[in-house]
Amino acid sequence: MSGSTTRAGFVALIGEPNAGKSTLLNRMVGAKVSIVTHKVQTTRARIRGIALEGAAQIVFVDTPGIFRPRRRLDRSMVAAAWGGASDADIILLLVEAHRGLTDGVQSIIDALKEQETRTPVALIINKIDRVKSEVLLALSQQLNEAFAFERSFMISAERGHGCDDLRKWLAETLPEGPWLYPEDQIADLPMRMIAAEITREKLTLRLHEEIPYQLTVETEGWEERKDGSARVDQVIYVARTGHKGIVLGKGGETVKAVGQAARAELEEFMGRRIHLFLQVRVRENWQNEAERYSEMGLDFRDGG
Ligand SMILES: Nc1nc2c(ncn2[C@@H]2O[C@H](COP(=O)(O)OP(=O)(O)OP(=O)(O)O)[C@@H](O)[C@H]2O)c(=O)[nH]1
Ligand SMILES: [Mg+2]
Repeated sequence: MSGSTTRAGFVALIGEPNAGKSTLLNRMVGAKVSIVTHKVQTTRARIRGIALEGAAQIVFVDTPGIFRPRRRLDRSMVAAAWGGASDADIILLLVEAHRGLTDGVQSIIDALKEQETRTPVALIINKIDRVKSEVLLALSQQLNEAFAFERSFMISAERGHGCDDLRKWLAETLPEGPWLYPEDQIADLPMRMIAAEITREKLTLRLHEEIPYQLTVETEGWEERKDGSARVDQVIYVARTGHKGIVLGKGGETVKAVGQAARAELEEFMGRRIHLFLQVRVRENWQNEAERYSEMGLDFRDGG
């Protein structure tokens, strides 16, 4: 990009659980870097995905949804979300078009008003494919009365509507400066963590009620093989003996299906063969173990 000034910076995606933050990050990066499910509280830590737009390098920071925390893990997740916002050059607040200005959105707005950093915040009304266009204008007005947003965008992260305009605006608005990552890098999290997240996504999609919220996945071993493939060993920590049987399924069929789906996605992501081995371990107190948090990229102290 000779002759043009480079720009670079961090753009934090915040919002209620399920707002579509991870979907938007993946859309912007053009690859699946952050896991997505239809359930709330899917993302647990900050995940950076990198996009290029002209002479700008935009580092998107996906964060856990902001909600009223109950458990130690919840508190660490919400702290990670606000930490992502406070480090950013621009904050994007995602609001679901069909839900509008909920109590949860209002409390995020209240907290944004308290921000000492005065980071610019843009409003992103997402999932516009779910509503009639008439309601959008009124919603945008209502939200802009509630907070002084720098800009408002109406998008569908899933279908891509409005996403090019948003990317262009971010590229123009980020501060001038050298790029922060090599040109070809799309994510900033270790491969072992991406691999664990892929498995957790498949578990979350297949298991019901509280079980996805009471488990965590860690990559324990990663062994490169001479033939170019890799052997990946992961542990699924569950909080109760009863959960182990459910994760395994009858004759081990659930964990087998999860392993197959995760391996297929990991192979596609890495572009090579993977041998994935899953083990289920009961660890009643994993939500109070510092090591589990550091493996997830969360700060244990925040949960205290
Ligand atoms: N209809 C529609 N659905 C969407 C859109 N964007 C995201 N979704 C869906 O909304 C659900 C939640 O998406 P995520 O990207 O996981 O949401 P999130 O904000 O990252 O959620 P947490 O990580 O739990 O905080 C998924 O089922 C997505 O497919 C959209 O533009 N339109
Ligand atoms: Mg998410």
